[in-house]
Amino acid sequence: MTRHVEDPRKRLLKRHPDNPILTAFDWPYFVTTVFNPGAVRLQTGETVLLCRVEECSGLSHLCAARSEDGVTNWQIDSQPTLAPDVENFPEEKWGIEDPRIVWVAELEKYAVTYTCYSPAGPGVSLALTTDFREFERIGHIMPPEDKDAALFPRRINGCWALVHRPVPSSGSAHIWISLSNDLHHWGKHKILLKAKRGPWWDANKIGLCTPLIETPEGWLMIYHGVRQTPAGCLYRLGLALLDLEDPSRCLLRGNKWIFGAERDYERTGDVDDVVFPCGYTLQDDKDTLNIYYGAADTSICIATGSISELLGWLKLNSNVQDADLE
Ligand code: BMA
Repeated sequence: MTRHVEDPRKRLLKRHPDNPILTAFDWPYFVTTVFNPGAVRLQTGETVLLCRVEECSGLSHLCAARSEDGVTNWQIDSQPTLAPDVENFPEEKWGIEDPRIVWVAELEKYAVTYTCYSPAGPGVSLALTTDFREFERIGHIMPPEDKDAALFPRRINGCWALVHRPVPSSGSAHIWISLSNDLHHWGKHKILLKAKRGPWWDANKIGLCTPLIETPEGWLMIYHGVRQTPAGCLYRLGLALLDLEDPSRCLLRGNKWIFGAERDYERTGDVDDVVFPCGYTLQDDKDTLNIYYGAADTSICIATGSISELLGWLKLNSNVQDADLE
Protein backbone atom coordinates (compact mmCIF):
# COMPACT_ATOMS: atom_id res chain seq x y z
CA MET A 1 0.00 0.00 0.00
CA THR A 2 1.25 3.51 -0.76
CA ARG A 3 0.36 6.54 1.28
CA HIS A 4 -0.66 9.77 -0.39
CA VAL A 5 0.93 11.97 2.25
CA GLU A 6 4.50 12.00 3.43
CA ASP A 7 5.25 10.51 6.82
CA PRO A 8 6.03 13.54 9.01
CA ARG A 9 8.60 11.47 10.90
CA LYS A 10 10.55 11.47 7.62
CA ARG A 11 11.89 8.00 8.10
CA LEU A 12 14.26 8.84 10.90
CA LEU A 13 15.53 5.27 10.89
CA LYS A 14 16.27 3.84 7.45
CA ARG A 15 16.21 0.12 6.87
CA HIS A 16 19.17 -1.45 5.10
CA PRO A 17 18.22 -2.82 1.65
CA ASP A 18 19.92 -6.16 2.50
CA ASN A 19 17.69 -6.79 5.54
CA PRO A 20 17.50 -9.22 7.15
CA ILE A 21 21.31 -9.34 7.37
CA LEU A 22 21.47 -12.52 9.46
CA THR A 23 19.11 -15.45 9.83
CA ALA A 24 19.24 -18.98 11.25
CA PHE A 25 20.28 -20.18 7.78
CA ASP A 26 23.62 -18.34 8.17
CA TRP A 27 24.48 -20.20 11.38
CA PRO A 28 27.27 -22.77 11.37
CA TYR A 29 25.25 -25.04 13.68
CA PHE A 30 21.55 -25.89 13.74
CA VAL A 31 19.38 -23.24 15.44
CA THR A 32 15.77 -22.12 15.22
CA THR A 33 16.04 -18.32 15.13
CA VAL A 34 18.58 -15.51 15.68
CA PHE A 35 17.49 -12.08 16.88
CA ASN A 36 17.86 -9.18 19.36
CA PRO A 37 21.66 -8.74 19.14
CA GLY A 38 23.83 -6.52 21.33
CA ALA A 39 26.39 -4.63 19.22
CA VAL A 40 29.77 -3.01 19.58
CA ARG A 41 32.52 -1.66 17.35
CA LEU A 42 36.02 -2.65 18.45
CA GLN A 43 39.06 -0.33 18.28
CA THR A 44 40.01 -2.14 15.07
CA GLY A 45 36.75 -1.01 13.48
CA GLU A 46 35.34 -4.54 13.46
CA THR A 47 31.68 -4.90 14.49
CA VAL A 48 30.79 -7.64 16.96
CA LEU A 49 27.20 -8.69 17.41
CA LEU A 50 26.29 -10.84 20.38
CA CYS A 51 23.20 -12.49 18.99
CA ARG A 52 20.39 -14.17 20.84
CA VAL A 53 20.16 -17.65 19.38
CA GLU A 54 17.12 -19.77 20.08
CA GLU A 55 17.71 -23.50 20.00
CA CYS A 56 15.11 -26.12 19.09
CA SER A 57 14.59 -26.65 22.83
CA GLY A 58 13.16 -23.10 22.98
CA LEU A 59 16.03 -21.96 25.25
CA SER A 60 18.42 -19.22 24.13
CA HIS A 61 22.18 -18.66 24.32
CA LEU A 62 24.40 -15.89 22.93
CA CYS A 63 26.67 -16.24 19.92
CA ALA A 64 29.18 -13.73 18.51
CA ALA A 65 29.17 -12.71 14.83
CA ARG A 66 31.96 -10.46 13.53
CA SER A 67 32.14 -8.30 10.40
CA GLU A 68 34.53 -5.68 9.04
CA ASP A 69 31.79 -3.41 7.67
CA GLY A 70 29.01 -4.31 10.12
CA VAL A 71 26.75 -5.48 7.29
CA THR A 72 28.33 -8.31 5.29
CA ASN A 73 30.75 -11.25 5.59
CA TRP A 74 29.87 -12.23 9.12
CA GLN A 75 32.23 -14.66 10.82
CA ILE A 76 30.03 -16.54 13.24
CA ASP A 77 31.41 -18.55 16.16
CA SER A 78 31.14 -22.28 15.48
CA GLN A 79 29.49 -22.90 18.87
CA PRO A 80 27.71 -20.85 21.54
CA THR A 81 29.93 -17.97 22.72
CA LEU A 82 28.14 -17.43 26.03
CA ALA A 83 25.94 -20.34 27.08
CA PRO A 84 23.91 -20.66 30.30
CA ASP A 85 26.07 -21.83 33.21
CA VAL A 86 23.33 -23.50 35.21
CA GLU A 87 25.57 -25.12 37.78
CA ASN A 88 27.06 -21.85 39.00
CA PHE A 89 24.25 -19.52 37.95
CA PRO A 90 20.90 -21.33 38.38
CA GLU A 91 19.08 -18.15 37.34
CA GLU A 92 20.17 -19.10 33.78
CA LYS A 93 18.35 -22.45 33.82
CA TRP A 94 15.94 -21.46 31.06
CA GLY A 95 18.52 -19.64 28.97
CA ILE A 96 20.04 -16.19 28.45
CA GLU A 97 18.62 -13.53 26.15
CA ASP A 98 18.74 -9.99 24.75
CA PRO A 99 22.26 -8.66 25.58
CA ARG A 100 23.14 -4.96 25.76
CA ILE A 101 26.85 -4.10 25.50
CA VAL A 102 28.66 -1.01 26.78
CA TRP A 103 32.40 -0.18 26.74
CA VAL A 104 33.37 0.87 30.26
CA ALA A 105 36.62 2.83 29.98
CA GLU A 106 37.28 2.80 33.74
CA LEU A 107 37.30 -1.01 33.76
CA GLU A 108 38.79 -1.35 30.28
CA LYS A 109 36.12 -3.97 29.71
CA TYR A 110 32.81 -4.37 27.95
CA ALA A 111 29.84 -4.76 30.27
CA VAL A 112 27.19 -7.14 28.94
CA THR A 113 23.80 -7.01 30.64
CA TYR A 114 21.44 -9.78 29.59
CA THR A 115 18.21 -11.48 30.60
CA CYS A 116 18.74 -14.59 32.72
CA TYR A 117 15.67 -16.78 32.58
CA SER A 118 14.67 -19.48 35.08
CA PRO A 119 11.52 -20.91 36.65
CA ALA A 120 11.62 -17.84 38.96
CA GLY A 121 11.11 -15.62 35.88
CA PRO A 122 13.36 -13.35 33.83
CA GLY A 123 15.97 -11.26 35.68
CA VAL A 124 19.04 -9.19 34.81
CA SER A 125 22.60 -10.53 34.81
CA LEU A 126 25.91 -8.78 34.19
CA ALA A 127 29.13 -10.15 32.70
CA LEU A 128 32.39 -8.44 31.72
CA THR A 129 34.63 -9.23 28.75
CA THR A 130 37.50 -7.78 26.76
CA ASP A 131 37.28 -9.97 23.66
CA PHE A 132 33.84 -11.65 23.48
CA ARG A 133 35.60 -15.01 23.94
CA GLU A 134 36.17 -15.11 27.71
CA PHE A 135 33.52 -13.71 30.08
CA GLU A 136 33.70 -12.89 33.78
CA ARG A 137 30.25 -13.16 35.29
CA ILE A 138 29.29 -10.63 37.96
CA GLY A 139 26.01 -12.59 38.13
CA HIS A 140 22.40 -11.89 38.87
CA ILE A 141 21.99 -8.17 39.64
CA MET A 142 18.21 -7.63 39.42
CA PRO A 143 15.74 -10.33 40.55
CA PRO A 144 12.66 -11.35 38.56
CA GLU A 145 10.73 -10.00 36.95
CA ASP A 146 13.12 -7.58 35.35
CA LYS A 147 14.78 -7.18 31.92
CA ASP A 148 15.80 -4.64 29.23
CA ALA A 149 18.84 -3.43 31.20
CA ALA A 150 21.97 -1.50 30.22
CA LEU A 151 24.76 0.01 32.23
CA PHE A 152 25.82 3.62 31.68
CA PRO A 153 29.36 3.65 30.25
CA ARG A 154 30.81 5.69 33.13
CA ARG A 155 30.06 6.53 36.73
CA ILE A 156 27.74 9.46 37.22
CA ASN A 157 28.44 11.52 40.35
CA GLY A 158 30.57 8.64 41.60
CA CYS A 159 27.99 5.86 41.07
CA TRP A 160 27.44 3.23 38.43
CA ALA A 161 23.93 3.52 36.99
CA LEU A 162 21.71 0.89 35.41
CA VAL A 163 18.54 1.38 33.40
CA HIS A 164 16.17 -1.58 33.64
CA ARG A 165 12.50 -2.57 33.52
CA PRO A 166 10.99 -4.39 36.47
CA VAL A 167 7.45 -5.73 36.08
CA PRO A 168 5.20 -5.18 39.10
CA SER A 169 2.57 -7.76 40.07
CA SER A 170 -0.08 -5.24 39.08
CA GLY A 171 -0.05 -1.97 37.20
CA SER A 172 2.17 -0.73 34.41
CA ALA A 173 5.78 -1.70 33.69
CA HIS A 174 7.91 1.47 33.78
CA ILE A 175 11.60 2.07 33.06
CA TRP A 176 13.68 2.43 36.24
CA ILE A 177 17.20 3.57 37.12
CA SER A 178 19.28 2.12 39.98
CA LEU A 179 22.69 3.03 41.35
CA SER A 180 25.67 1.07 42.69
CA ASN A 181 29.15 1.65 44.07
CA ASP A 182 30.52 -1.75 43.09
CA LEU A 183 28.31 -3.20 40.28
CA HIS A 184 27.14 -5.94 42.69
CA HIS A 185 24.86 -4.10 45.13
CA TRP A 186 22.15 -1.90 43.68
CA GLY A 187 19.88 0.65 45.33
CA LYS A 188 18.39 4.15 45.09
CA HIS A 189 15.82 2.65 42.70
CA LYS A 190 13.78 5.29 40.93
CA ILE A 191 11.29 5.42 38.08
CA LEU A 192 12.89 7.09 35.10
CA LEU A 193 10.16 6.94 32.49
CA LYS A 194 6.57 5.94 33.09
CA ALA A 195 4.51 3.85 30.75
CA LYS A 196 1.56 5.97 29.69
CA ARG A 197 -2.04 4.83 29.89
CA GLY A 198 -4.99 4.53 27.56
CA PRO A 199 -4.45 4.51 23.80
CA TRP A 200 -0.87 5.80 23.75
CA TRP A 201 1.60 3.74 21.68
CA ASP A 202 3.75 3.49 24.82
CA ALA A 203 1.01 2.64 27.30
CA ASN A 204 1.25 -0.08 29.98
CA LYS A 205 4.66 -1.54 29.15
CA ILE A 206 7.85 0.14 27.98
CA GLY A 207 11.51 -0.88 28.04
CA LEU A 208 14.98 0.30 27.06
CA CYS A 209 16.17 -0.76 23.59
CA THR A 210 19.86 -0.08 22.95
CA PRO A 211 22.26 1.26 25.59
CA LEU A 212 22.03 5.01 26.15
CA ILE A 213 23.63 7.25 23.50
CA GLU A 214 25.72 10.07 24.99
CA THR A 215 25.28 13.44 23.22
CA PRO A 216 26.27 16.95 24.34
CA GLU A 217 22.56 17.60 24.97
CA GLY A 218 21.89 14.57 27.13
CA TRP A 219 21.60 10.80 27.02
CA LEU A 220 19.48 9.85 24.04
CA MET A 221 17.29 6.87 24.85
CA ILE A 222 15.60 4.65 22.31
CA TYR A 223 12.84 2.74 24.06
CA HIS A 224 10.12 0.34 23.00
CA GLY A 225 6.43 0.54 23.71
CA VAL A 226 4.25 -2.56 23.70
CA ARG A 227 0.78 -1.77 22.46
CA GLN A 228 -1.66 -4.52 23.37
CA THR A 229 -4.33 -5.15 20.76
CA PRO A 230 -6.95 -7.89 20.40
CA ALA A 231 -4.72 -9.35 17.64
CA GLY A 232 -1.52 -9.36 19.77
CA CYS A 233 1.22 -6.95 20.77
CA LEU A 234 2.80 -4.25 18.60
CA TYR A 235 6.40 -3.40 19.49
CA ARG A 236 7.38 0.10 18.38
CA LEU A 237 10.25 2.50 19.10
CA GLY A 238 10.30 6.01 20.52
CA LEU A 239 12.80 8.54 21.86
CA ALA A 240 13.55 10.32 25.11
CA LEU A 241 16.40 12.54 26.31
CA LEU A 242 17.85 12.26 29.83
CA ASP A 243 19.89 14.83 31.72
CA LEU A 244 23.64 14.17 31.36
CA GLU A 245 24.50 14.63 35.03
CA ASP A 246 21.23 13.33 36.49
CA PRO A 247 19.88 10.73 34.07
CA SER A 248 16.91 10.07 36.34
CA ARG A 249 15.63 13.41 34.97
CA CYS A 250 13.86 13.05 31.65
CA LEU A 251 14.23 16.26 29.65
CA LEU A 252 12.21 15.34 26.57
CA ARG A 253 9.93 12.50 25.55
CA GLY A 254 8.72 12.07 22.02
CA ASN A 255 4.96 12.06 21.61
CA LYS A 256 4.89 9.61 18.68
CA TRP A 257 6.60 6.36 17.85
CA ILE A 258 9.28 6.62 15.17
CA PHE A 259 9.73 3.03 13.97
CA GLY A 260 7.45 0.02 13.92
CA ALA A 261 7.04 -3.32 12.15
CA GLU A 262 6.29 -2.61 8.52
CA ARG A 263 8.23 -4.96 6.22
CA ASP A 264 7.26 -8.60 5.79
CA TYR A 265 10.30 -9.75 7.81
CA GLU A 266 9.13 -7.59 10.73
CA ARG A 267 5.42 -8.29 10.41
CA THR A 268 5.66 -12.09 10.13
CA GLY A 269 7.84 -14.51 12.06
CA ASP A 270 7.83 -16.47 15.30
CA VAL A 271 6.36 -13.40 17.01
CA ASP A 272 4.66 -11.10 14.52
CA ASP A 273 4.98 -7.31 14.55
CA VAL A 274 8.14 -6.99 16.59
CA VAL A 275 11.13 -4.70 16.03
CA PHE A 276 13.52 -5.07 18.98
CA PRO A 277 16.93 -3.31 18.93
CA CYS A 278 19.45 -4.20 21.64
CA GLY A 279 22.57 -2.58 20.16
CA TYR A 280 23.99 0.24 18.11
CA THR A 281 27.38 1.19 16.70
CA LEU A 282 28.58 4.61 15.63
CA GLN A 283 29.94 5.17 12.13
CA ASP A 284 33.19 7.12 11.53
CA ASP A 285 31.30 10.41 11.09
CA LYS A 286 30.35 10.09 14.82
CA ASP A 287 26.75 10.92 13.92
CA THR A 288 25.35 7.94 12.04
CA LEU A 289 24.04 5.10 14.16
CA ASN A 290 23.82 1.53 12.94
CA ILE A 291 20.94 0.16 14.94
CA TYR A 292 20.80 -3.63 15.08
CA TYR A 293 17.40 -5.11 15.79
CA GLY A 294 15.57 -8.37 15.95
CA ALA A 295 12.69 -8.65 13.49
CA ALA A 296 9.66 -10.72 14.51
CA ASP A 297 11.86 -12.73 16.94
CA THR A 298 13.25 -14.48 13.85
CA SER A 299 16.07 -12.55 12.15
CA ILE A 300 18.59 -9.72 12.55
CA CYS A 301 18.29 -6.40 10.68
CA ILE A 302 19.95 -2.96 10.55
CA ALA A 303 18.50 0.52 10.34
CA THR A 304 20.61 3.68 10.24
CA GLY A 305 19.81 7.05 11.74
CA SER A 306 21.54 10.35 12.46
CA ILE A 307 21.91 11.39 16.10
CA SER A 308 21.47 15.06 15.20
CA GLU A 309 18.31 14.33 13.21
CA LEU A 310 16.89 12.22 16.03
CA LEU A 311 17.58 15.03 18.52
CA GLY A 312 16.12 17.60 16.13
CA TRP A 313 12.96 15.56 15.75
CA LEU A 314 12.68 15.02 19.49
CA LYS A 315 12.86 18.76 20.18
CA LEU A 316 10.02 19.42 17.75
CA ASN A 317 7.86 16.50 18.81
CA SER A 318 7.83 16.51 22.56
CA ASN A 319 7.21 18.79 25.43
CA VAL A 320 8.29 18.68 29.01
CA GLN A 321 4.84 17.69 30.25
CA ASP A 322 4.94 14.64 28.01
CA ALA A 323 7.91 13.35 29.99
CA ASP A 324 5.62 12.90 32.98
CA LEU A 325 2.31 12.28 31.32
CA GLU A 326 0.60 9.01 32.17
C1 BMA B 1 10.07 -9.22 24.96
C2 BMA B 1 11.43 -9.87 25.03
C3 BMA B 1 12.08 -9.93 23.67
C4 BMA B 1 11.14 -10.32 22.56
C5 BMA B 1 9.83 -9.55 22.66
C6 BMA B 1 8.81 -9.98 21.62
O1 BMA B 1 9.40 -9.39 26.17
O2 BMA B 1 11.30 -11.16 25.54
O3 BMA B 1 13.12 -10.86 23.71
O4 BMA B 1 11.76 -10.00 21.33
O5 BMA B 1 9.29 -9.77 23.95
O6 BMA B 1 8.52 -11.35 21.73
